[in-house]
Amino acid sequence: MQDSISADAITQGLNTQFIGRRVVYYATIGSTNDVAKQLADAGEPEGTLVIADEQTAGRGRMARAWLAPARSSLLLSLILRPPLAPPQLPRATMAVALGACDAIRAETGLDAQLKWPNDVLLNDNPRKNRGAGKCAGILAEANIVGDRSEYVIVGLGVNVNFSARSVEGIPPDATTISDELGRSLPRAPLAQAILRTIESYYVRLKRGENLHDEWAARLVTLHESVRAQTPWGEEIGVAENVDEDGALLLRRADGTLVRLVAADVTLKRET
Ligand code: BT5
Repeated sequence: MQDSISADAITQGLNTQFIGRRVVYYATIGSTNDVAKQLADAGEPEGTLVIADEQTAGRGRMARAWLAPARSSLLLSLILRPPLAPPQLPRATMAVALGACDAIRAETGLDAQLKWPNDVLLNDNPRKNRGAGKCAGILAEANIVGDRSEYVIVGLGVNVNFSARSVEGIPPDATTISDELGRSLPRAPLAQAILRTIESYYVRLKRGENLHDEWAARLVTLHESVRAQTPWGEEIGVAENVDEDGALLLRRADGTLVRLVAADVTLKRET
């Protein structure tokens, strides 16, 4: 299915307070995160959504590429201005990860879970030797001035209607909603569900609630042996816990604990 997305299709009947009330749509753009950043710098309010049918320079973390065939996916960025100090900004990303995970679950009936830091996996079942399938990823980029954050752009890419195997450069552990469902899904209603669910979590965060426990409860890699690529080399250990600000606490074989922050780390299950 190559359905169409438009600003109207997203805003009609959305009924949110501020998330996605204003939508900036592109048929093709470099990266929605870059546009959102420019808008935020120009004073655009919290909640504005930038969404594209195709990205020519879609990014993951650490300058990795995010690939998606035209009109196959959700490629969007939200401008958030959370009342959080810079070390706490991952809490805003938690709201987006929770919103995406729960909405994908509700809209598809698939077993969506999170993988630290912010991937959404579908039908993960290591015990059945079924590889974890990454169907969505999040890229959060903050503008920090002194000791406060001006805004954070949270970019979300969701693989919806294409076969992950058919796209060169997408790794074998990736999946899509249509791969798992066996049919395609209209994208605009899915986008609306994601935006509504993100808002319900984000509003709670703004009221001072902590989303940590709900977020941690959806993480598949907790308590498992993992291998982490860090800026100082590889760390191997057991993913013992995640702290209030989303950092992973890894127990090394020698008993020491190391704290890993999302921005710099890639994580793999030990096989
Ligand atoms: C992420 O990075 O998972 C964050 C992806 C964020 C993409 C959105 S789309 C809208 C917004 N605008 C942007 O420019 N970006 C955001 P990371 O954890 O670093 O994962 C990146 C890695 O995932 C790549 O190195 C590939 O190996 C793999 N990858 C690329 N495309 C993929 C896809 N469609 N599905 C699954 N994995 C993919």
